[in-house]
Amino acid sequence: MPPKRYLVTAALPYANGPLHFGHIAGCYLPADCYSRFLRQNGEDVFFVSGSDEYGVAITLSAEQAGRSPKEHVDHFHAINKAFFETLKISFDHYSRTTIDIHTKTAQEFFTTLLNNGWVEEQMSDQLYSEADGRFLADRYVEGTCPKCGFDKARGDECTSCGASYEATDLKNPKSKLTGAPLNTKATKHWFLRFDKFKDQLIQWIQDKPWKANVKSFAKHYIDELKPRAITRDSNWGIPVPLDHAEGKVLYVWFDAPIGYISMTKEWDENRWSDFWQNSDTQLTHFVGKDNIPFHAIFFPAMLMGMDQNYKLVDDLPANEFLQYEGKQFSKSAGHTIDLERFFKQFTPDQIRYVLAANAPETQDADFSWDDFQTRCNSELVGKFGNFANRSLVFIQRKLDAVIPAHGDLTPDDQDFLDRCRELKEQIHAAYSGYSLRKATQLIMELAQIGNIYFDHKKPWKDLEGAKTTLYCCLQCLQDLAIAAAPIIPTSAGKLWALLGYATPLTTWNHDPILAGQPLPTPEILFAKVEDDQIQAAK
Ligand code: B3M
Ligand code: ZN
Repeated sequence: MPPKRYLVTAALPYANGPLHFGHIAGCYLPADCYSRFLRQNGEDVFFVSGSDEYGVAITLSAEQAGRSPKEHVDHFHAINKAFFETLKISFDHYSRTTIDIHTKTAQEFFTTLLNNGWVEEQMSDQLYSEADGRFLADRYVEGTCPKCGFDKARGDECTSCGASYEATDLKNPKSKLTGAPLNTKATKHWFLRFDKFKDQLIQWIQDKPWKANVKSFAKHYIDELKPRAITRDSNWGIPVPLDHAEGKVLYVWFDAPIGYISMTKEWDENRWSDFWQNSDTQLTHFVGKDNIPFHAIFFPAMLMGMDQNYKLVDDLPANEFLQYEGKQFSKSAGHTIDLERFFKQFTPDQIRYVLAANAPETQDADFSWDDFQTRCNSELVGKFGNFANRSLVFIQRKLDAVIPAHGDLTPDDQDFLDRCRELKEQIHAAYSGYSLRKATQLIMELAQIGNIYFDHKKPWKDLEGAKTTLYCCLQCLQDLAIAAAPIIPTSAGKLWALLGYATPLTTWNHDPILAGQPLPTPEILFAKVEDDQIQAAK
């Protein structure tokens, strides 16, 4: 049975810094193209994401920026939301985890899991700063590595030997902020007994159609499941909803995935449960590879433990990382792209196309300026734009700017139309299988067979025959607009209008191109990227 509705989530970005194209390529663009594709196919889709606003990643970076956590998340929530709008990421709802309904929902999860017997209270030793009067989470801590003796080891792992450990294992632990020495002190926390879900998870994960690396990674995690603390000592987070729990908040990785649910409730309090508590829904989580365990194991276990018929993830198209000119994007090292400058010169569709063509689907991929220029010029302009322009200009100049009716189709014409249909079906399959790389290759192949057909038919030599040729070219252009719309929605919409349609492009299956339809004056679809623009951008 095909699903009745689709729930598409994209990882909640921490509101502690600006997003870059790496995040877009790995998670938000694939999720957006998939959602757009489903909508074009008439499916009932809810596409959700929002800012992840709690946790140490936030408090630490807020402190470094000299802002309160709330000021900090307000600042980056606004910036990131605007960035998604610029890039035409078509969320049905983009919210944040500091909304009231999220507090309420996450607390209900905690209480229900506790009442269902999955959560246990335990004392444990944590690092405590007498000077600051507070417990310090591992990211605030530095000390000597217990394995190799490196003296600037982080609280959770050693950047010198790669060892990972508990912060309390560090020798000479110090506060990263003040350098003050730290002691251990016993503190109370609540642990979720993830270990008790092992059998259920093994059973459940068996038939998941996930990429081999995602599945083997997840299976490996199941073997090692231990009880994990789902609370922290902090004054920034969702309060633990119990008496005698002052200063205790929910761990950010406990509350954040619940955010998908809270945000759906915020969007529509009547429909949220249709999406979340219904086996007819297909749930796809788009995440980067570092988020796999949380979405493949921990969140499903939490949902199982609720015992409220929650939908567990069906598909987890986790991507690898995108690098920038061979190295990680890094704002602190200045190895990043100035987005304001970028969008003064280039369009969202240009970057969406290049990121899709280069999507890090099976291995890390690289964004380079040379590749950006080549793809924009030889593919978007040289193949797609060229085919559209020569066809539309020909009709404008030689065929009275009206879509011609076709005469008898020769085997050439028929082959061409058949090939267009086949390619469009293959593009459909590529989107269904989350492969934007494949989809972009096929889209360019479709444009290219159009160019080859046009050259071969030489419509300029025989104006009567040209009518059939141009009719077929326009049919191909219609397929191109439809098939490219998930990736380059603005340009596809523009092409759609140039094909004479007054209403927006919203479908995948459409009636054939309409003979007799007058066409507007052709316009260029894609701008050429000049050498000096690339030089200046580098
Ligand atoms: N904010 C981690 C990250 O940005 C985290 C994702 C939450 S998804 C529920 O990599
Ligand atoms: Zn070490």
